[in-house]
Amino acid sequence: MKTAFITGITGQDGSHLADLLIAKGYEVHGVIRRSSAFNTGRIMHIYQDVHQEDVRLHLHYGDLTDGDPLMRLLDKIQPDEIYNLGAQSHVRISFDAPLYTADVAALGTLRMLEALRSLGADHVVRFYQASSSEMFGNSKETPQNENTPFRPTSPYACAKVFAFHQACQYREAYGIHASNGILFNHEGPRRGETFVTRKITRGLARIMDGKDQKLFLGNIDAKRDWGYVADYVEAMWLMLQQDEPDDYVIATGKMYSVRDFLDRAFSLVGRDWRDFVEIDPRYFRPSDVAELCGDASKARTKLGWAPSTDFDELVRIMVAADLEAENLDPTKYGL
Ligand code: NAP
Ligand code: F7E
Repeated sequence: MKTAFITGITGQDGSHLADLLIAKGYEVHGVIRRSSAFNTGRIMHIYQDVHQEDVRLHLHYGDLTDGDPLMRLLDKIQPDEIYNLGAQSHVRISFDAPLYTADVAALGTLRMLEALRSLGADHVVRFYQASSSEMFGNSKETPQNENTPFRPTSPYACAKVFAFHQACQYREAYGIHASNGILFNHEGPRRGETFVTRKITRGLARIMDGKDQKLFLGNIDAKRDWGYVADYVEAMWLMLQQDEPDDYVIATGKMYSVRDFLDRAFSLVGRDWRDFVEIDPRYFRPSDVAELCGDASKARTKLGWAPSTDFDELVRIMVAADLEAENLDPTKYGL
C-alpha cells in the first residue's frame, strides 16, 4: 500500500485528491490547521464512508509557515508521494496579505522541499507542486504552454513562480522527483465560496431561495479556462506515476468570460443575470489577469490526460449542487 502526504487537504483540491487516493488504496496523511471553526467539512465524508477498522485517512496539525514540525511529520510518516497543495490561494486577497501569501505559498514550498531532502537519499519520494496558470499573468502568448514565459501580476502569482522554480531547482540539484502541475482554473461544488464561479452559483441559489436580491461582482470581462476539479486531481496523480519528473500544463483549451458563466448559470433556471448582478469596485484587483487559456498537449501526449467535463456541464453541476444545498429541487429546472 502506498502512502501519500497532502498539504492543503481541507481545500477544494486536497479533498478531491484524498477521495481519489483513498479509492486507489492509498494510506493518506493530511496537514490541517488549527481553526476556531470546523474546517474539515470537505473531507468528513471519507470517515463516514469507511468502517472504523478501515480508516486510511490520518490528519495532523501543522502549518506551512512552521517548518520543523513538517520535517518531523515526514520523518515519521515516510510517504511515497507528497502533494503540496497548501496555499493562501485567493489572488485578490494576496494584494491585502502579500507577505503572508509569500510565506505560505513560496517559503512554505521551500520548507516542504527541505523537509523532503532531510529524509535522505535512501528514501525515494515523489513531490507534486501545485503551480498555477496565474504565473503566466497577462501573457503575450495564447494559448499558454510549458514554454510560455511567466509574467506574474499579483503577490500570489509571484509566490507561485518562486515555488515553481524551487521545485525545478531541487529536481536538478538533488535529483528529487519533483513535478509542477501548472493548473488552469478548476472548479466544482466544493470550490471556495469567494472564487467567482462558486460565488455566482451559490449567489444564484440564494436568489432563487429568496435569501438574496443581488449578487455583487467585480471584473466580469475577465476570461478564464475553467475545468472540472475531479479531472485535475487525476492529472496530479498521473504526474507522480511517471518514471521521470516533469512540468505539465493542465487545461481544457477553451476560454470563457465571467459574463459567459453568468449567462449559462442564470439561463439554466430561466433568469436573466442582468436583473440581479451589480458591479462593486471592491472586487476589482489592483492588477487583474485579463484572459488565460491553456494548451495541455504535453499532458495529453505524455500522461494520456484529457478533460472529461466541458464548460456547460461544469456550470450545470455547480448550479445543481448549490440549488440542492439550499434545499431547492434541481430537477424542477431539468438539472
Ligand atoms: P483552497 O481551496 O483555497 O485550499 C487551500 C488549502 O491550503 C486549504 O486546505 C487551506 O487550509 C490550506 N492552507 C492555507 N494556508 C495554509 C498554511 N499556512 N499552512 C498549511 N495549509 C494552509 O485551494 P484549492 O483550490 O484547493 O487549490 C489547491 C492548490 O492549488 C493551491 O496551492 C492553489 O494555489 C493551487 N491552484 C489552484 C487552482 C484552482 O483553480 N483551484 C489552480 C491552480 C493552482 P484551510 O482549509 O485551513 O484554509
Ligand atoms: O477570479 C474575476 C476576477 O478569484 C477569476 C485561484 O484558484 O485560479 C484562481 O484564481 C476572475 C478574475 O480566480 C469577481 O477579477 C469578477 O479575473 O475566481 P477567481 P483566479 O483569480 O483566476 C488560479 C488558477 C489560481 O491559481 C488561484 O489559486 O473573475 N471576478 N468578479 C471575480 N473574482 C472573484 N473572486 N470575486 C468576484 O466577485
